[in-house]
Amino acid sequence: LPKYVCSIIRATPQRSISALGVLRDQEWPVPPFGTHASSPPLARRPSHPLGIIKTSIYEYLQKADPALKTFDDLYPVVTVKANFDDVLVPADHVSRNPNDTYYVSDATVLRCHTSAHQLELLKRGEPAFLITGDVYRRDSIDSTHYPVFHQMEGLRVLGPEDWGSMEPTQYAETQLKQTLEGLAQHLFGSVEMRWVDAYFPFTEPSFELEILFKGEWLEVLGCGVTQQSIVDDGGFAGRKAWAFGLGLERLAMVLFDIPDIRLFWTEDSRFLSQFKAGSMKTKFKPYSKYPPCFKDVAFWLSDSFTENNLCEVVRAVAGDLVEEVKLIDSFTHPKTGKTSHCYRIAYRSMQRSLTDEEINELQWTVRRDIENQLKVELR
Ligand code: FA5
Ligand code: MG
Repeated sequence: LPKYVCSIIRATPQRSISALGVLRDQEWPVPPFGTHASSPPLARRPSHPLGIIKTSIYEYLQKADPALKTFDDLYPVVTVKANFDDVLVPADHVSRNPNDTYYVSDATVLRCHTSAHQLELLKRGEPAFLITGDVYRRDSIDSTHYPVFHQMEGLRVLGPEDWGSMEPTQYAETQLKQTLEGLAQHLFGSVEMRWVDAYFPFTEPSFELEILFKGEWLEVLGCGVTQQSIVDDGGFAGRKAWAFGLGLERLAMVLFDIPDIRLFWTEDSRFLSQFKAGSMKTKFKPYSKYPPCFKDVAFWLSDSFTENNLCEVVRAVAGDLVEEVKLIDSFTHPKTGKTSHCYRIAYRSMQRSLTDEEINELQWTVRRDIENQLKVELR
């Protein structure tokens, strides 16, 4: 595991994970970098943008449906079974690959979605709930991708008393879409939105909701009618359910004009002081940025090379100082058939100017680690 993920796990007390794994505040794992261990998790800080948006969504959804119960403190290390099998993710699905999901052991992972808790809550007899938590994915590095982000999961069991004479799946789909369209309007006012057919192993039919933002369609959530076997397994045979999972950073970036996902992790008061608990009207005013520094690295690929692994190596060395890793050139040698990639790494600190010496030192370490860990041939 990369260094910073090890630090998350080390900071997580070694205690047996109970069925639900409810943690107390001070036992929460620290995020990879940028904030300190003692602070409460971001989505539970009332005046943090993630906390503000979470509270607003809870208020809206619970007003419409008081039966919805909230769970904000479920343990982020879950079993492979809970993260994948319980929600019917096929054995050969890409998301199970260690290139995409952080394995803590053979049998446990850092959850890659809050859907990992669906079945355990159903089995506890919970028919209507909202879960908010940090989720972890190995991913590329840029202004909208970070290896940890926050999701909110919603699940609602329905019975014959709800669907009456309607066809149950049709009823569930209609109620789900109405609920989420209402939520999008609550958050964004009269925004243009559209439903896109999607696939999730745990819902059928499945949809994604996109909103028109700065002229482009932005996917904000996935949802659908829960697979019947999950509802049945959960102890609600004869009933139906719908579920959704949305990304809190994505919503907050749109709503508050936050340009870079890494800002959510900063302790800089020039960021934090701009937000107030309960205020959804804030527009973030960027403070002056320090200059970036670009370094290129080129190498011949190995068979096992993946971009996620490259980003992982770079981030393990440079942490939050990496702003972006971008492919700028690729070619295949006509004779040898070997492929070469050139990546441009942007280094930048949110807090200070970086010196040439420290960047050069980082870049040398990055080059060394790329060569040693990715088995590629530097050029
Ligand atoms: C899921 O994770 C499903 N578990 C959602 C779901 C739940 C579907 C219940 C059906 C029923 P997906 O990987 O698309 O799906 O992520 C859901 C949302 O999380 C996305 O719409 C997006 O808003 C957010 N998200 C996904 N990846 C990232 C990322 N790398 N950075 C920030 N937000 C992300
Ligand atoms: Mg998606």
